[in-house]
Amino acid sequence: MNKLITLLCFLVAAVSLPAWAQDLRPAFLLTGALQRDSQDLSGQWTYSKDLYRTGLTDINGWVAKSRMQRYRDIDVAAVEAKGGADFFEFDMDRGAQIAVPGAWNAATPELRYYDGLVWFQRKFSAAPEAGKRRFLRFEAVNYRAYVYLNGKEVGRHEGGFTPFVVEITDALRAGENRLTVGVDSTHDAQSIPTTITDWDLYGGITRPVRLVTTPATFIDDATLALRPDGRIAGEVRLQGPGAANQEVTVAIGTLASARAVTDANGRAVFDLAAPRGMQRWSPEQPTLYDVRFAGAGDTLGDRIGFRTIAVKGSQILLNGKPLFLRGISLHEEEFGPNPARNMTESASRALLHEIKHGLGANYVRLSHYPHSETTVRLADEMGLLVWSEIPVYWTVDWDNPAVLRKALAMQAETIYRDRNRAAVVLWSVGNETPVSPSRTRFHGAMADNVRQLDPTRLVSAALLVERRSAPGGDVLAIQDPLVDKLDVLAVNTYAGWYGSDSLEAIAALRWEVPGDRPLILSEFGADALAGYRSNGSDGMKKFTEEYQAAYYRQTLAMAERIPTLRGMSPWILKDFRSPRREHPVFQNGWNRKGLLSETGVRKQAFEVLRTYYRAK
Ligand code: GCB
Repeated sequence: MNKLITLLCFLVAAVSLPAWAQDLRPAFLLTGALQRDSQDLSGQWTYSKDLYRTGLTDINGWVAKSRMQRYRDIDVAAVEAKGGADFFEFDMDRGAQIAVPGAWNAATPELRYYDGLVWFQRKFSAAPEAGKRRFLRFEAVNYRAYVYLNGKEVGRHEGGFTPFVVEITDALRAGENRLTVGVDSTHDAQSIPTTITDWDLYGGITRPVRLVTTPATFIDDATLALRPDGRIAGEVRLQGPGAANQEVTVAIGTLASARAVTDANGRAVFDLAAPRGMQRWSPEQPTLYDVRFAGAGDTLGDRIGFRTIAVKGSQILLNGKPLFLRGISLHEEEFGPNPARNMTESASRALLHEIKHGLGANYVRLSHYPHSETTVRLADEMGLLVWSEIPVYWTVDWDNPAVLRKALAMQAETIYRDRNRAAVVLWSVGNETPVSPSRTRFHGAMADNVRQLDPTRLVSAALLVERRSAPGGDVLAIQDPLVDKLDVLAVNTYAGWYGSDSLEAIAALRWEVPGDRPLILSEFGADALAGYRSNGSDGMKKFTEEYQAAYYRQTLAMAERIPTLRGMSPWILKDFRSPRREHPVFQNGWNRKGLLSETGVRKQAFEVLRTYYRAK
């Protein structure tokens, strides 16, 4: 049956995706770059604000004046020392310093709400070697990046949460190199997301940048997964002059190995029986195997877990067994009063530890965009199932083919990056997007794209619910044609926080959902300011810890009455920055729906959810 579903998905994908969707693979992926010979370019860079973008273009879109071009390969101080007609309106060498990676908004008060272009520079030394290739791999730059090396443009990228690679083999010089990156955080009606979200701007080079060295022909991408039919399948892609007709091998620890030969495009596929004795990955036992790919003189290692995920009727099956997703939603924001979205391993571990061991959860919704590779790898290692999504959120220019292309490309970049992570079980194609024919077509193309790129995982979306009055109490229903494209239905529901429902009314709400499809509550939540308490006689006041805790009790009671409920990811683990939230007493720029304060103090509702999960 599973095989049949997969095959049908392939057929659907083949007919309904535009032809150009076949070309979404970036020129280079360098998946597994973290395991490669590389130089980490993290550290202090210099920066220069450029609110009017004069370093990129002059008035009327003409090329920028040379005195404004921050990316020039020039020693401004030395030229100035000579005197003469030339002058400059920047000097990247003498600019203020800023830590990379990290969002600029946390770096200095002047950048707190800065939304625009900022230039970054750092120098590094390198020694080009014959027969070796060099790449810069950016794990994330929010939102647009313009990359220059030694004064020459070497690449551009749009999309704030996915990695991109530029080859610099020919632009690199022996000795000192000058790397300049223009980062434009501005969003618009055609960006993904658009200008309106409920999280911080977080502009900058937010994840690490690495200078990666490879042989002339190298393994650009290698993947391996357990298929629903119990076999292990995967592929290797070689890049370079010697990519065709090469023998490539894969070894899963000492358990199994296989060989294949690349085609004219450098691609080879593996298909092998799952070795006897191979442990299945699960949250309880997150076994990872050392997997080694080799070919054309290059090798690439990864740590991969093997598991199946499928839907049968209203059940979600992990390794063939019914599963309840005891989860929580998470934004990419570290604990502390001034987060910079710098997900070091310890920052990420601290958050996931509270989820896994504090709440006793087995699942996390990484909302609303692809989180760092560090986090997804940790989820693999710690045993937390993951919902992954790209920020097709609220408002999107649904009728614009260029925007759809961006969404599909962003999705492809995410899937290529994370498809070796057993933890990831759900790809979501949207969050709370109002139903319309063009929006449903847009999400439908995204779902088809996912199935084509990765038939081993489930597709979902966080949908809006419709509410109607009926005798015996209000009814919540999913009335969204997108459900036909999804494996798992998911809804966000805030009755009892937004709107006029009393807390007592929540538990009485009735759900009308298909009886043969699994449902997840992808969000529910209420704000509470940690430490703001009810005095007992003031009734239930919003923003108190008591209100939030009672809201959780009522919503969980409501959830218990949905027979097809297979999981939940309440909103949200930790209070997070959001410029939408400006109540001067309770919010001050923070969304307070966390079960933890921004510094990690547990609110009463944390215990309510923890107790519920213990009993599940
Ligand atoms: C939602 C959104 C989420 C918001 C949340 C809220 O439905 O999906 O991004 O932060 O509600 O707090 O209102």
